Parts: sequence; structure tokens; C-alpha cells
Amino acid sequence: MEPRLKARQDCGKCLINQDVYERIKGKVLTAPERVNKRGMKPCLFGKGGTCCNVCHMGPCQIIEGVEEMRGVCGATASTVAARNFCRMVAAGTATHSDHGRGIAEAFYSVVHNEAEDFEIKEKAKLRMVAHYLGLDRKKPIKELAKEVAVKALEEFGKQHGRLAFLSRAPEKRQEKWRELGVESRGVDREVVELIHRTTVGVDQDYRSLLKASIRCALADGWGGSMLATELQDILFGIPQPIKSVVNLGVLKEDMVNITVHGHEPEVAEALAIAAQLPEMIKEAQKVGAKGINLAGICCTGNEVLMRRGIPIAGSFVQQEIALATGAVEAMVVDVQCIMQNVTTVAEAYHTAIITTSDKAKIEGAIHIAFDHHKPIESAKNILREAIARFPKRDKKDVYIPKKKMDVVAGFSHETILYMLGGRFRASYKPLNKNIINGRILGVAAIVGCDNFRVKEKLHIEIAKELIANNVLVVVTGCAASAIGRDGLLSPDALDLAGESYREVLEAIGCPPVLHMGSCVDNSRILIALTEMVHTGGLGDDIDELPVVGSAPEWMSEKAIAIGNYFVGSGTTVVFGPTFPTENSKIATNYLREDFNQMFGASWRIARNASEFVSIMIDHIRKKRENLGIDKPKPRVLYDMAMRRALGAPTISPFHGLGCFGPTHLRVEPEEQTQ
Ligand code: XCC
Repeated sequence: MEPRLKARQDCGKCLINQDVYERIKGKVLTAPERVNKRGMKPCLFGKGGTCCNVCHMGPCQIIEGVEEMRGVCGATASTVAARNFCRMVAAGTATHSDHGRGIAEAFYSVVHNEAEDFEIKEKAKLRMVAHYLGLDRKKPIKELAKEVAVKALEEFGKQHGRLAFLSRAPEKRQEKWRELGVESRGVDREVVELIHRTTVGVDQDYRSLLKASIRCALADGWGGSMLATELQDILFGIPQPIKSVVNLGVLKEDMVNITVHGHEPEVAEALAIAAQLPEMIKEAQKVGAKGINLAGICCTGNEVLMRRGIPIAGSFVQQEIALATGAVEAMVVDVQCIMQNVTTVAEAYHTAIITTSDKAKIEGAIHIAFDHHKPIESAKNILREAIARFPKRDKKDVYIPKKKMDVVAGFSHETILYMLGGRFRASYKPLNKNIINGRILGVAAIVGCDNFRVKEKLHIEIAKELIANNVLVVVTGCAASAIGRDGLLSPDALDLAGESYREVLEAIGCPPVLHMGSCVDNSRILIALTEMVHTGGLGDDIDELPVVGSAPEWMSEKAIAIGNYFVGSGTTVVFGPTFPTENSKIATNYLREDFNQMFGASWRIARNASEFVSIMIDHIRKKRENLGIDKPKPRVLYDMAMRRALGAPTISPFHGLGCFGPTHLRVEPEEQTQ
């Protein structure tokens, strides 16, 4: 193995755009300063999961093993830690799933001709989704789309049975879920039930609580998130590799700069269309700007980067300093991960913070409700507000750092299929083959947030070391932006890959780290893993694959929901540097050992980059050993029949659309276009 990279001593987050931070110091308090100036460290009970505040006899601080330090009601540390963990899973599931419901509602309006401007872009994908929703995929597109809209919305409120997309998982995994009784019913039902279990005097067995958390989390990964991703793809297009740029240097001095921030792509898609309209460009020119420049923040940014190549100005930790460039006319936000402080920072400049969702208003912001029946009209209103701010920009205040980095994004699981297998034989076969022959050691995901409290640049250090060790790395969320800033999403980073991995990459021509999208797009990874299982040679279930996940700087509850659905689906995940059940060894051990018994995957904790990489690589090696592919294989000599078999892959009707699984259906060519 290559030597491990040394951990940095300085604060990675402050160094990202130190020059901009210096300029607002003393003017406005920002998050990195608050971390230092708050005067107290995070509460140890709260951080480790043993502060109980589900009733008002407390909050009770619990110490495991100390009788007097159980809750007033007698709640143990393991129960309280498990409850708090469950609440995070429920919140994360609710968040992704309400995003999914929002897009399902928009989809419903579009296909029922109640909305202008958007239309179905991916008909073949619509048919695939229809099939998994239990519909007759051969119906005419317009009729089918209406049925898909209704069915998709019903998935949220379903009371019985199981979520439709669970049937996309490998057969063995589905059996496991059935046996363990963790098949999710409706998304809403799982969230409500899990919250119910955690209230005073309900479920008081950490084992029962933690097992229930899987049922809820699966409703996120294979439910709300997957529906969000699939419906977004159908409406806005399946991402394909696309070049772009990341970091604050994407802002333009001579243009009206608008950052789109949050998670749902609908508003940003409409803004992207409206910003190109000659009438809007003229309006911008009238106030002295050359045009309108859109740039993304957080996952809304990832959504429009993946599909349109719109540059990313910043990740979660850069949202305040994007405003502190003094060059942003408006920050348009939808939902999630928007720090309340953005309005305070914006007040120091000419910038408008524009909220667009009735679910997410911020004191001090302007609210322009986005009407998904009239997306472009709504977008124009937003653009006009931004354009009106341009003349108020104070040139003395403007400082746009030069730093930006080229990236290639847009690696949907469909793209990976084509990329590896070629246009006519799209398949995961080459990936599996390269894993089996050892050129690729395994696959690792680095996902989730970046975090002001984490000093190291963990994402980058972990990614560098993994690719140097021939591990294929996929990324999503703010981790992807962070890794992009350091150049690892560019084919120019090939030199950093281990020799055998580099050979594979050179043949395909892609970067060593693949950007697979936003937070909800982690569901793309579930499908890619399922494809690897179906392709063969790496076991019959996801837990047999030499793959591992990580969220090295997680901060949002959503990350816990994501981690939990990966574990429930058979992928071990490594989180850190802190973990929300740590104060209860019993609960934490259950997540590691007992979950491993049940799901073939566990939650692991790492404190620094080196620990992350050790756990991840050891895990991949262990899986390789179990599969018997840890040693170089003797050459197998093929006879004619075997060669013929190699040349006759099973072509799925949903060729290139992912997750066609073991059921090989026939689709007539005209079905693709009707
Ligand atoms: Fe939020 Fe998705 Fe985390 Fe970034 S990564 S800080 S959740 S935007 Ni999902």
C-alpha cells in the first residue's frame, strides 16, 4: 500500500477562501468565527446521543452504567441514544422524501397539463419507472405518465404492502428484508411510526428501536430519494458527463450573479431557462451587466451541475463567503442546508436572499413563492429582483477570488453503464471484470456534508489515498464539491491514481473520482450496486460486493438516514470524526456487530483520514477474500462455445437505464418513442 497522507494541522474550512474571510472579518460574524467565539464546546451528552429531551422532566443527561444517571423515568443510555438516532433517521427520511413528494407534485402538474414550460424528457426512463411502480409500461406515453404521477404520489401515503422500488434490489436482499420484517410500507407511515416509537414511554428497547430505524431509512433510499432522482431525471434529463468549474472564481464581475442554493432542482432549472431568454438578458444589459450568471451552492448546485454544467460557487461551508465576495445580486434558496446567517451576511452587501418555498422562509429574506404551474414566470420575477440589485453593487466591496477548478460531473448510473461497456453493450461487466482481475480493488463512496467543526480536509485526503490504492471512488453532495475544488474530478488527476486503476481510467477517459450527484442521488449508488450484483461474479447480494461508503464530515440528520439505508441495503459505512450514539457503547456496538449479523453491513467510526482509509481498504480486502478474488487468478482458457457466450450479453428492454435486474423483459423499439 502507498504511504498514508499526513493529516493537516490547520483549519481546512478557513483556508478554502481565506482571502474572502479576511475581508469580512469584523464586519459580520461568520460560522468559522462562531466556532471559535462561542466560548463553549458542543455538549458532550448531546453530541454522544445521551441527552434526553423527549419530555419536560428533563433534559436528562445520561451516563451509561451509572444507575443514578439514568433518565428521571429510568431511561438507559442505550435507549436514549437509540431514540435520538431514530429521530435523526426519521428527520433525514422526511427531508429527502418531502423533496421527492415536491417533485412528484410538479411531475403530476406537468403531465396533467396543469403546468407550463416543463415536459417529459426521458420517455424510456418513464417506462422503466412505470414498470417498477407496477404499471403496464407499454401504454401510450401520455396516459402512462399520468398513471406514474398518481402512483408515485401514492408511494408516500401507502398504508400497507411495501414500497414499489424495494423490488429493484437484488432478490436475496429483498428476502432478507422480508425475513427481518423491515420492508418499508409508505414513506409517511415509516416516518410517523418511528417518531411515535421514540416518544415518552413507547419503544424502550434499543434493539427494537434501531431495527425499526432501518425500515424507515429504507423508505428514504428506495422510496423518497429514489423517486426524487427518477422523476427529476424524467423531467429534466438523465445526467451525462459534462465539463464545468467549481469554487468562488466562477462568479463574474461584469454579470448579474445569482447563486441557487438548497436541494430541489425545479427552481434552478426554471432560472437556467429564463436566464437565457433574450428579454431577460436585455433587462440585465439595461442596468449595465453583460448578462446573467447562475452558480450553484450545495445540492441544488449539484443538480444543475449534473444536468446543465452550471458551475458550482461553493459547498455548504462556502455559502456565507459566496455572499462576502460582494458580487452576488441574489441568493435564491429552496429547502435544506441554508444557514440562517446568510441574511445577516447579505445585509452587509446589496444582496437579496430570496426564499421560494412556502416551507422554508427566513427572517430578513424576500419571499417570492415559486409557482410550479408557471415556472418560467416565477423565475422571471426572481431574476428581475436580482437584476434590480446590480446597480446597487458597491465596486469597492467586490472581491472575487481567482480560484476555480475544472471538473467533469454527470456520472449517473446509466452513464457509468455506457462509459464502461460502450454504447452498444452498455453493461457493468467491464467494471466487475476489472474488480475481479484486481485492476480495481473495489468501490468506495465519499458522500455527505462538509462541516465547520472538522479541521482536516478529510474528503480530499481520503479520496487521494483511496484512488492511489486503486479504489474507484464515487462522490455526491458537498463532499463532491470539496473534492472537485482540489482537482480530483478532472481527468488531469489521473496521475494520482494507482497504476492498475490508472490503466482502466486511461482506456475510458474519465476522472479518478466520479461525481454522481446530489444527496438524493445517493439512490443512484444503490442502483449501481444492484447492477454490479446482477452483472455477476461478485456474489448474489450487495453485502458481498467489495464496496464501502463513508461520510467523513457529516453534519446533517440526512446523512444519518443515508448511512442507515446503505447499511440496511448491505453496504458498510464509515462515519466520523464523531458519531451520534457514541456515549452508549451498547447502542453503538449494536449498530456495528448486530447490524452486521442482520444486514451483512455495519456502522463504523473513524477519527481521522488515516483511520477512514484503513477501515475502508481493510473492508474491501475482506470482501475480496470472501469472494476468493484476493489472489491473482490463473488464466482460464476459453473454447469456442465459451467465447460465443461472452459475445451474447442479455440485452435488457431498459438498456442503459439501470436496474433491469433478473427479470429480462422485452420492449419493442417503438415503445421508447411513443
Ligand atoms: Fe447539506 Fe445536500 Fe450535507 Fe451538503 S451534503 S451539507 S446535507 S447540501 Ni448531502
